[in-house]
Amino acid sequence: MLEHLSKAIRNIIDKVSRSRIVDKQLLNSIIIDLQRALLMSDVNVNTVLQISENIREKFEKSKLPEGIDKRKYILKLIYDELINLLGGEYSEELKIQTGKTNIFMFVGIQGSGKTTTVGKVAYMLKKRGLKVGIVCADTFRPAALQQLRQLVKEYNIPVYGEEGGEDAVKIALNGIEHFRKQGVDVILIDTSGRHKEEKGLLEEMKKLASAVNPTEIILVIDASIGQQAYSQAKAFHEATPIGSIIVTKLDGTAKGGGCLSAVAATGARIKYIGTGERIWDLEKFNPPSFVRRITGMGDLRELSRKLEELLKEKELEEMKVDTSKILKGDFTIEEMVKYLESIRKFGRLKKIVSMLPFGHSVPDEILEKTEEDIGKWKYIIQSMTKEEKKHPEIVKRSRIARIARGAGVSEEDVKKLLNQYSLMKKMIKRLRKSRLRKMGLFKMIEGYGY
Ligand SMILES: Nc1nc2c(ncn2[C@@H]2O[C@H](COP(=O)(O)OP(=O)(O)OP(=O)(O)O)[C@@H](O)[C@H]2O)c(=O)[nH]1
Ligand SMILES: [Mg+2]
Repeated sequence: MLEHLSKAIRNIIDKVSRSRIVDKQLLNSIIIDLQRALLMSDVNVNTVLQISENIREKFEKSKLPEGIDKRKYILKLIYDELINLLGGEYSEELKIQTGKTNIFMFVGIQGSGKTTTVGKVAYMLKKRGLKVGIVCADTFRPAALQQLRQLVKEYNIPVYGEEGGEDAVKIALNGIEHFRKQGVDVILIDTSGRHKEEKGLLEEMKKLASAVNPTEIILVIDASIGQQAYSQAKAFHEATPIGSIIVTKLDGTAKGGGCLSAVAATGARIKYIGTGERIWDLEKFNPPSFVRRITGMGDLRELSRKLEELLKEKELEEMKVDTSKILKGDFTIEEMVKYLESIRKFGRLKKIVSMLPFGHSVPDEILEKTEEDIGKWKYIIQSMTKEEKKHPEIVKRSRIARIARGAGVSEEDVKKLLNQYSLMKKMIKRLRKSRLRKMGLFKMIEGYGY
């Protein structure tokens, strides 16, 4: 499965690991290798460009602290992009709501594996104890109904169809009615893939979807479809919004990058993969294990997590503010901004406040500083003179206007920051005089480091 991509990515990993110098040149060559590998595996060119752009940007923007291995960082970026492309770290399954008739409509071109997949999904859900019914709304394929019945006959799963019927919409509605009466939990609708032309097929799917109003539309896509995967998935998605993807025949193809493109074209997640012709050959799709299979590196996920933790720790360290100064009320305006930014970023403030016996007396203005405010404040501070930063109270009106212009913010913003500073000083002083001090809670907050 996906042999080309696997091999190429393994070579890239090798190249990164063996390189002595990690610089722009290496990054460029890695990106070119990766692009080639993805394109060769039928990943759509826009997707490829997006991935490479993300990797380049993140690498160049990141100011890696000491102690972080750049080689590992590149591998992490590649891993993250592949996982991102597949919708995230975790598997997602079809959502079945209890106490409701869940209707899933399967679409896809001729031979993609719809009928087989309908059978597989029915079997899987039945095994979970759900009551399932299948509707055959394929009026094009000769003997479509027999094929379905044959597939599930041993498993006691009912199939509704109308021999010789021509109106797919009518059959679908009749089928739904039939199964609703029986109180099934899930109705799976198999649709046709054959049509004289693609436009006609898409039109029919549109009509069906609007008549049936399914809980979700599932696109069935053949892993070996190649470059057409992107345009095909996009066309279906435009006709009938795709909620999930099932990729079939992953057992038999060396390519399969097309499925990555289908995800990019629809924004939907791959939920299952077909890995054979038998009814139980359906697997839950798991992005990390898929990437592991492609890259051959089991520990990439672990590596990515560890690096993330390390980066966060370093960031925390860099942002650390001397809390004892803050708690003494002896802090500069710069230190205050840094402090508020750090507690905001690491979400400690609420926790600390909740420990205070009179938490509600902490002004909301302090608690609810938005990222936007803090972002502006940083610019404002940059526009202040050294003396002003030390003693913000000397900032006069005319200077407020100048500072605002220099920072590209409004005068109101500057005033807000200055007010915030004096408010926070007052508040800390009040707190120091209060019971809080006696209760030793100050120590506790200090212990938090924030
Ligand atoms: N190896 C393998 N074969 C599969 C898989 N899924 C489906 N097939 C085969 O692909 C062929 C086409 O499958 P169908 O389920 O009939 O496809 P369809 O989309 O319903 O086709 P139409 O109804 O003609 O549009 C059959 O021979 C299936 O056995 C899979 O995951 N692996
Ligand atoms: Mg079929």
